[in-house]
Amino acid sequence: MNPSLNRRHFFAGAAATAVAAASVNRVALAALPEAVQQTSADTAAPWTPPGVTGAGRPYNPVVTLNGWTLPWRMKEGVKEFHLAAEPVVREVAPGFMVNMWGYNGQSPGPTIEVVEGDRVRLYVTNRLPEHTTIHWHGQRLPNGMDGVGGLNQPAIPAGKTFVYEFTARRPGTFMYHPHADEMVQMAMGMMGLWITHPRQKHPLIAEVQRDYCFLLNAFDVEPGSMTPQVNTMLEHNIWAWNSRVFPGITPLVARLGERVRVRVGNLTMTNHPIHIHGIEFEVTGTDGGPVPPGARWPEVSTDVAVGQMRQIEFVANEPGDWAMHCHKSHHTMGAMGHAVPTMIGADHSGLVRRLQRATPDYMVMGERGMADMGEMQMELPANTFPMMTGTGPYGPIEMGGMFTTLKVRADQKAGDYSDPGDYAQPPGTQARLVDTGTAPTASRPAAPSPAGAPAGATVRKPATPAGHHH
Ligand SMILES: [Cu+2]
Repeated sequence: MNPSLNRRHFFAGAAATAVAAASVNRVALAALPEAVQQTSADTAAPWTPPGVTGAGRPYNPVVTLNGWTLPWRMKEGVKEFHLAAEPVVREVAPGFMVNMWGYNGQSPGPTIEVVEGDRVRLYVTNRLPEHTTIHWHGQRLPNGMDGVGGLNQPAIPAGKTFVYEFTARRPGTFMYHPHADEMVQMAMGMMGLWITHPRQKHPLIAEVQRDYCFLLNAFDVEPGSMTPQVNTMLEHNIWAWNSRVFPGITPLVARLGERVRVRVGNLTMTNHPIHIHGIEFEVTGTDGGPVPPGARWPEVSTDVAVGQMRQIEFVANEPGDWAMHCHKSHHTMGAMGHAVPTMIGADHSGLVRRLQRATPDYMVMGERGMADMGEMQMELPANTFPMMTGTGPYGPIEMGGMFTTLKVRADQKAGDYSDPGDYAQPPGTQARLVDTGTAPTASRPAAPSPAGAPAGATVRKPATPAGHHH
């Protein structure tokens, strides 16, 4: 163990500021802006720079879903930020805590929000037990500021502070993440968003009334444990937006008729088709820049591939509570073990307990939906969340993971991001039960139990196609 790690252990019981003080001398510390900490996983209100009232900003600030914007200080014409890479405990859903690595108290780290042409100075203090760097994904900058450890700079040792400085040349949607031991560090939640607003009216960048942003991320946490498995490549069981899962993801709120921008970045290891109900949108930009209007087309889902950012825009002109989710159905599910068998077709009446004795992870699928999970009828290990949960005004919402709602209301005040509650559907506009009189319902044909099936289970056997031999 090197001396700096020993020092870190010595100070491990002290407050975070003491750790910073141990690694940065007193004069240097005074020269640095504060590494502001965020203790809450709630969505923070847009940040107002000091001395500026809301309307005086040259931009409409972004709202980071279940995140926040990092305050900066102005020093001789340079916007100064201080990021602290450190272990954090992230509340992924209410009551479900995960040990992650992040920045300034949370994963993802705070959103960096600047204006095109700003000179930006970013101090990065490493409070991790190993070296790190930050890569500023998508930025035009001097090569030595690009943050690839070994290639562009030596890695930032544990306990040390580096400074990055460049001009935010291009307006758009960007992100930041380590480029040092990144398999581990990104699997642990190290990432954040970067938004550069145009300095003046931009021909390809519309003015919007709501501007939301979030990152897609994934974790593999065994139910009942608290720390992600960092060597998992694809079989993650927590599919998250900004390290949160439904029902812990804040709804996106808009006033009827407002133009809404949503910026989505993907730092998982698979693609995610992001789907919004009720409206059509266009992809108006990527991390490469704004899309010219002639190259845009209408969509209701857009695939966000690994390492990409997609900036989508729509007019919220249809009132209601609209589902918004990844269209891979496994990604709208919660912490599922991988050993769950599929037994669709079996009649489970009275059998679940017996099946669970033989296969403890056993759960019923394809018979009554997964609402039981939300109703907590199935016992869960400590510190996890149901596969599908959340309750709407009409019953359990059989979703988890990458799912939230877009809430469009005529009476939502401009700039009000608070949850307006459930949508009151106008009379006569909701799907309803029809009276079918005494029409017969589908009956379940009886069939003999095949060998190996639990006694008492009846199995619907598909008709054997002609010429098919067993
Ligand atoms: Cu997905």
